[in-house]
Amino acid sequence: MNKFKFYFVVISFAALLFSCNNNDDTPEPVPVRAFNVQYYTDITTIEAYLNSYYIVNDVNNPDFADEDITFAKIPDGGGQKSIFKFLNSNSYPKLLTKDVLLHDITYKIYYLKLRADNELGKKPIRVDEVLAAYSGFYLSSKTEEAGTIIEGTPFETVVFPQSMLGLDRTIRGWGEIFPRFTTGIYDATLSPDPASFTNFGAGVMFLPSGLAYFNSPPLGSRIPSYAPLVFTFKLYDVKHADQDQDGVLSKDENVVDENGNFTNQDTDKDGRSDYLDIDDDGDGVLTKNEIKINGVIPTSYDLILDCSGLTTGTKKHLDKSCF
Ligand SMILES: [Ca+2]
Ligand SMILES: [Ca+2]
Ligand SMILES: [Ca+2]
Repeated sequence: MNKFKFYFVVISFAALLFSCNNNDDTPEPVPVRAFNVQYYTDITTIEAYLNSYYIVNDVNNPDFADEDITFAKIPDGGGQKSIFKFLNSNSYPKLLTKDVLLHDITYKIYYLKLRADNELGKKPIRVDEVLAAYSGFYLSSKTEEAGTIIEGTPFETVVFPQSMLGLDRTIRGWGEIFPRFTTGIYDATLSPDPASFTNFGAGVMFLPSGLAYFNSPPLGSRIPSYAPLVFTFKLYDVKHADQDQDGVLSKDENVVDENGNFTNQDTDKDGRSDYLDIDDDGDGVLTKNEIKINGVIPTSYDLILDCSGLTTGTKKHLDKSCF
């Protein structure tokens, strides 16, 4: 059953991704480390975790719910299939990777897809907003006589998301991985309250600290500095953002390929990307006042037109050259 219901009730949760509420256990400051050195440590820890843990709720379990995944350590002599063995699997769960060039290094992000894309779902881009349930834990390693042991420590769970989260305002890893997943379908016929989504995207991301909080975890959180983070998540819905409020959605002001890879456009080369630039071509006229349909500035941008003035259904950035 690809079905999930959540209630819009007032619940209390700590949105650690954005705020803090407790300074009692603030981590001690530690010296800043080099990104490339820390990345090597992190990816070693992550790969050790992938090799030494297995998926508890696998398809052989009659109670398997593909969106409710947990992991457990493979016991000595255990024959369980490690997470790593799902790499590029022909079926789901499927472990995949994404390379991200940042901080002058190429990060590898491992992520699990738990089910196929919903063909009717939407994909966010890196600056959109998402409605997502998630559960996070951080990885740590310790060396004992028997060898190095990797452990996961939970720090936050949001089962009933109450609001959209802006991917441009949270950790980079979220913005890199959520675009590889599709939203569910809201089905009002099931019941308006609780709201119901079916066939939502479900996955797990394994993030090096350089794509998470690195040396600056949220004040008051239990996340140590330089901790690789793991998030299991369910992507229910997406709100496409229009950061510069010019009527053209940000996803249409950037080049986004089918894998959600994101390339900034900067038409006037002033260092401010089009999706953040209220005057993309730098001619002194605001972009929103340059978008015309048959010569008229529209009051609604529900339908974005191409330069010919014809409705295309596809979105295209418009600039002065169109008119
Ligand atoms: Ca815009
Ligand atoms: Ca610009
Ligand atoms: Ca302009």
